[in-house]
Amino acid sequence: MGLRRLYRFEPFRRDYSFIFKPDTTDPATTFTTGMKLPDSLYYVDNVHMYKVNVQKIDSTEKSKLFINETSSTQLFDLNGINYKNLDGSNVNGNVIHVPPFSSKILVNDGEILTPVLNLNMFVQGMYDPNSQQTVSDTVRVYLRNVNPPYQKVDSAVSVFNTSGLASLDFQNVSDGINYYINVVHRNSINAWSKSGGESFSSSILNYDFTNDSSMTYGNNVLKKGVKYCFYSGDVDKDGAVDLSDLSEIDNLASSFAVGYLNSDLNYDLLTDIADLTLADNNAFNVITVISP
Ligand SMILES: [Ca+2]
Ligand SMILES: [Ca+2]
Repeated sequence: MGLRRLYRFEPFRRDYSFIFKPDTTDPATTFTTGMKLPDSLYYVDNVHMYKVNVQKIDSTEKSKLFINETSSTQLFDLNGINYKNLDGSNVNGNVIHVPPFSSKILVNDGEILTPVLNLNMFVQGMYDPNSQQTVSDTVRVYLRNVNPPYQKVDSAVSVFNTSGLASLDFQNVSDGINYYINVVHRNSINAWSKSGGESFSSSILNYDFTNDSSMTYGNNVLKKGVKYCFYSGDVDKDGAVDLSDLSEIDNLASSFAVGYLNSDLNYDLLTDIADLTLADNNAFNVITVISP
């Protein structure tokens, strides 16, 4: 992805730290160090990488610029938000006065809650029932209206971790309104949450597809060990595991395709007979998307 940081180096030890965010679709993020100057020797040691959690905050929600372009003092309504001045003092009252041809920046010091969906999910080919762990991968989730035609209200992309947990941030949802959770993964059968829809409370919605088959619409999941998984094998994402998926896997298997491919259902980075067998079983059982 080419994110780059430059540091000077000196004849004594110096500590540096920085945060980077790899592209979530990049399966092979690498970290390298390099040298710009023609010195023959330098040391880099004690390199540690930590995963950190960050919360996205829209800067326009945190601070606000009030501009008065007129020749008379203007009044601005603060809409009930508790702002602070830049020196940290509280703004009293629900309006501010901005003198002619001037401006003022106020800071919203309140907690801003971004609606978050905490999702538990497993995908058949990626899930190991012995360790109860999964390979981590990208997932897209649509929140949809609970009434026909079940229109998309919002969408988010995240990566589920090895425990199958993904946290997804949404912008256009509200507490107390029911939505269908529609999970889209690159080579498994799309899944919908159980009939009726789910709602956020205090901007949080927790939903677990893995413990009970009834949590997936139409019980459209496969039990592996004690957990439920979305069916693998919809390589061309047309909503069914069928002959077209099998032929795509077969073609790539005969050319010994290697890498992060949709045809690699068990995520060993090889497209081969194991992937073909998995898809073939699901095609035999006529696995398709079951939606409201
Ligand atoms: Ca298909
Ligand atoms: Ca494979």
